[in-house]
Amino acid sequence: MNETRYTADAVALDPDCYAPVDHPGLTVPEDRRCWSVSWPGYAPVEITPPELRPAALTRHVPNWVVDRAATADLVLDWEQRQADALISFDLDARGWPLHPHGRTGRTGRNLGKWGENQAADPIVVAGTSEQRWVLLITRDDIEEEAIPGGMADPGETAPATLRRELREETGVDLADQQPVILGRQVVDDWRNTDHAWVASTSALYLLPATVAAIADDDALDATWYPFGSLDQLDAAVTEAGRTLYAAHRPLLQRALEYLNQQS
Ligand code: RP5
Repeated sequence: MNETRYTADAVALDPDCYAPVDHPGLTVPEDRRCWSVSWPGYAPVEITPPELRPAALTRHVPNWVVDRAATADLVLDWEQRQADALISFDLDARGWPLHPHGRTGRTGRNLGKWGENQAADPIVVAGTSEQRWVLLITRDDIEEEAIPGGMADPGETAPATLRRELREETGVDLADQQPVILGRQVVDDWRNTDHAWVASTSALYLLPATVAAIADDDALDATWYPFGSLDQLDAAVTEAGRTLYAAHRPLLQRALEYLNQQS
């Protein structure tokens, strides 16, 4: 691997070394994914967008939204972040955080924070096992159908993020409802790299019937889809001329498994 591809200085000297932001990255064979497997020629694609490159970091955005550190080794509180992480992670010899699931084929960061970026994903389901619906939004960045989740604000608890994101993106206010926490997981987000990734708390809200939902904030649309199975959801999303956000499939599958156990 060409080590200079990892450094912010190299980026400043050679702006052309960036692949387009939506570059899918280097394909990582399953047997080379683990960090414990040596891969001397590994050359992940740099996907840091302009607003997160070193020059931009000195100019704007409050540091509670975005790490001002141009490189991950400059972050000072890794010990605390590791202790607070939803999913535990290690640092490499340079002091850079390593994606808990191994190599992604992408480096740099396309998320505000180095290391774990905490999110929450409220899965709102209405109806009964005979006729069940799930509330999804169309994300305004990738224009795919996704759970109406979002990043946690600093110091915000997962239940608070769940409620806030749902309200902001769909207008649905479930402040008086107790969700079932389904779990915590690394989300296979399109912005993930080897050194910055999304981990989320997913939770299930159960309603007797659908309620009015209006897209707002980061959502272009808010839609109730049939949710008897993932296949049924897929078919309905496709019929609507849309695509299901692949990273949310495991979260939705887990919700279905929970619902099927209950019925
Ligand atoms: C997904 O992106 C997470 O599961 C969550 O739904 C969302 C958080 O990012 P933003 O919507 O805040 O961009 O990966």
